[in-house]
Order: sequence, then structure tokens, then C-alpha cells
Amino acid sequence: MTESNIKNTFVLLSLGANIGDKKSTIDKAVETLVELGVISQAVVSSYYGTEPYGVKDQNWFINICVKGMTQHSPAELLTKCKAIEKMYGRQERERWHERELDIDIIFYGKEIVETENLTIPHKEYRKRNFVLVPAAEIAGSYIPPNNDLSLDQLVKQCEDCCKIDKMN
Ligand code: PH2
Ligand code: MG
Ligand code: MG
Repeated sequence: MTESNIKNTFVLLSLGANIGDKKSTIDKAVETLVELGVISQAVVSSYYGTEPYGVKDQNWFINICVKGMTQHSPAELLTKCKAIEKMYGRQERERWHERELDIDIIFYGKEIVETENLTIPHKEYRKRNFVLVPAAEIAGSYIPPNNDLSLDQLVKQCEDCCKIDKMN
């Protein structure tokens, strides 16, 4: 395959952690995404301290978003993200409970993916400040598929009341 045939697709990921050394885990996860060539041209949002959304009785999270380009298919990307979660100690627990590291694929180009274990755009992204705020910071003019509004506009009309504090 010549270089010009290699498909590079825009991707936006959400990373979160609420146990262990949250900041250090997220830093290392971003480094690993780049070092393993999972994404290139990475742009990382500010770090945000975020109130737990959903199950309330747990620590606050740190959340960020990362955008970049990937040569992986959505399914390959999911496998890589899961492997990096494991690398940094992710244990299996109940849905929405605490986690050492969560890496979710929010957008993959303008593609819509609906398979048994992967839905892109992420099912809940419109409802969540902890995704929309960092996503809009780095990709405010991006208009998600099935949408007329940009991330900048979606963040303004999001009704999530969970607190979110910019850390840096
Ligand atoms: N992840 C969840 C559920 N709730 N709340 C915050 N603030 N941050 C998260 O990353 C998060 C959450 C399930 O993935
Ligand atoms: Mg998640
Ligand atoms: Mg996840």
C-alpha cells in the first residue's frame, strides 16, 4: 500500500479515572496512545475535576478529551483502548462504578458504528458535561453525525448539572 492509500481518520476520545493516582494514570495513558501509534497529531484538552455522573457515591473523576488521527478501524481502536485500560490496572466492576482508567471512543470521523460491543458516536455524549466540555475545548466547531449543532453549541444546551472544574 502506498502512503497515500493509508486512511487516516479523525478520532475523539474521552478519558476518565477516579481511583489511584488519577492524573498520572491519564498522563501515561495519553503518552501510550501516542507511543503505540494508536493516534497521531494528538491534541489534549485541559484536565477537569468532575462530579460523578450517574452513580453518585464515588470519588470525583478527572476527565479529559484527546483528539487526533488514527489509521485503525473502530474495532481495532476499541481493542487498543481496552488494552491500555488494562495496562493501567483497570479492574472489572459494575457499570458506572469507579475505575482506574476508562477510555471511550466518542467520535470516529463522521461515521456511525453500531455493533454489539461498540456504538459511535458514544450513546451518552450529549448528556454529559464531563465529555462535552473538554471535547468542545479542543474541537468546538466539530458537528457530530446525526446533528445540526457543533460541540460548542451542544455544550451550551446540555442540561447536566454535575459540577466540572478546570484544573489547569
Ligand atoms: N464515567 C462514567 C459514569 N460517570 N462521571 C464522571 N464525572 N466522569 C466519568 O468519566 C464517568 C462518570 C461511566 O463511564
Ligand atoms: Mg465511560
Ligand atoms: Mg468505557
